Amino acid sequence: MKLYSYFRSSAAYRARIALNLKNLPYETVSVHLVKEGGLNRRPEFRAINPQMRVPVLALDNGEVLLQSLAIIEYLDETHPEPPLLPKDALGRARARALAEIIACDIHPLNNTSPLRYLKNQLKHTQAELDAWYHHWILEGFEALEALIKPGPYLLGSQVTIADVCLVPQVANARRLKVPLDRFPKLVAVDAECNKLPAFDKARPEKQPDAE
Ligand SMILES: N[C@@H](CCC(=O)N[C@@H](CS)C(=O)NCC(=O)O)C(=O)O
Repeated sequence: MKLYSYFRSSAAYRARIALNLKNLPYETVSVHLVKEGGLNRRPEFRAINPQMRVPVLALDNGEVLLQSLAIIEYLDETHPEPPLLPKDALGRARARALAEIIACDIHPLNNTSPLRYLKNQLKHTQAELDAWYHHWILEGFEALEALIKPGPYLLGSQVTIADVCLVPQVANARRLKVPLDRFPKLVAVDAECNKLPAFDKARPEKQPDAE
């Protein structure tokens, strides 16, 4: 398999963690999202993903999968061990809800394209962009901190898709200097996950395209 990825992309980071948890080998194809206005905007990558975003997982049979949550669920269905979703419907709904708070409500507001639009088209300053970024992370993390069960992971004793989404978002928050002292439970879950080799190997700084 080939994973179209960028070391700093938190959505690609989710896919990397899931591939590692499932112990699946893959080749990284780096797509630089910043260089020359974003190499993801070039026609050759657009032909692979018309949305021009990473991650993209190209399977050995030629099929191409988009969207990190869809990729993670595909991997979970095709390689069930270790499971990334609980066995019961209620557990699955809870795990997906936490994952979606991050992937659907926090991350899209802080993503490269919207931030670029705020800056270049709407002429916001860097200070305003930073305030925007911090605001949406803090609001989302407040909800997560209130929702989570006793650890070590977000939903208890098993790593789920929710943890796979949390760790990249925490890394992103740290990179942008969002203070995390109000979220001791999230910080503890992040630390626990990062003890696992699958999470550690997926860190941005450990990727072949890291700068
Ligand atoms: N909802 C998508 C988000 C994918 C996404 O937006 N990826 C970002 C990097 S984290 C990207 O490729 N951005 C390029 C751009 O916005 O130009 C997913 O979960 O896969």
